[in-house]
Amino acid sequence: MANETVFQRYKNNPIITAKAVPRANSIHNSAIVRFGDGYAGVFRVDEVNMHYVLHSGFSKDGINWTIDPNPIKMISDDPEVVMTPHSYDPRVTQLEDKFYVTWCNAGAQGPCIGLAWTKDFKTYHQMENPTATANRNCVIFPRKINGKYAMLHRPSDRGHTPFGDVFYASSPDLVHWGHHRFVFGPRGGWQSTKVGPGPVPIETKEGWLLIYHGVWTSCNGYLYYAGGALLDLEKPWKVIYRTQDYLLAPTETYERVGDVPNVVFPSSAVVDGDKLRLYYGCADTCISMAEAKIGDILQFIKTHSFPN
Ligand code: BMA
Repeated sequence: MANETVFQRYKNNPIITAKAVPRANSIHNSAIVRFGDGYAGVFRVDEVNMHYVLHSGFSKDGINWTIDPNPIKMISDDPEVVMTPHSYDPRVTQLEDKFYVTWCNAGAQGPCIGLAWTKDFKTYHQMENPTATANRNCVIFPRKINGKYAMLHRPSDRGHTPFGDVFYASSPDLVHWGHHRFVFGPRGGWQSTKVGPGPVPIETKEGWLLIYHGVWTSCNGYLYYAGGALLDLEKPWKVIYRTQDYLLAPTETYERVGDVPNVVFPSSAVVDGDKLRLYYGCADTCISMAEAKIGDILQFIKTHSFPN
């Protein structure tokens, strides 16, 4: 097929469907990480009342999952910091012995980013929301950069469209965020409507490998794709390369048909030697996996980049 890239889809995709959770209408954009000698994850479940909630899950091999039948309930010392009935699109970053979950916390004042930590994927401690409202995508880097915690996020208003650009921010304590820097915004073709950071950036010798989503508006609505970028290691707001061609497009039936058709939404990645396992939501309905060699992804990004 002409639109095959470096990713090879798992032969038994989708790997997780709504059957995994009793009250699920669908299970999709989710965050999977290594945990102990297996895997754990925070999963987006759209329930049968169409409230979006987060569930924990565990797996020995990253393919066969047991998802907790009950949604996550966060603990917080501050009653003003609450998880909303619409909590979705989590990412999980390990920093030392803690796993930090970021997600879209869509409260009454609009979507902002929620943040919590867990050590065991059973008890979650909710922290201060790192952003104010109108922000729907956030992922924390897996190490401090220039002595500070760092994140990529997507404030959802850039003045002339309802969608925003990817920004960098850093923090001394994961509570107070500043040093805001523009990273990149929508650009031609499949990423012309909106973009957002996907899985936790992966450190390589050549820069941070970021996989992100891009959206194109056709006469029939939005289509969601995955692209890749290489960001400067010490100044990640500087884009070294960024794909002009997509890395993954909705082409399979389970990516094309579902609650929201034509969606691949990359939300987590696990490194296994020289390979990367990408987990992505499909058509807002189920979860799939695709694999590629990291060297091949970097080569693809370099050779399919926008000319600067
Ligand atoms: C975005 C988010 C994602 C979703 C996508 C396609 O705005 O809400 O959770 O996968 O739309 O519906």
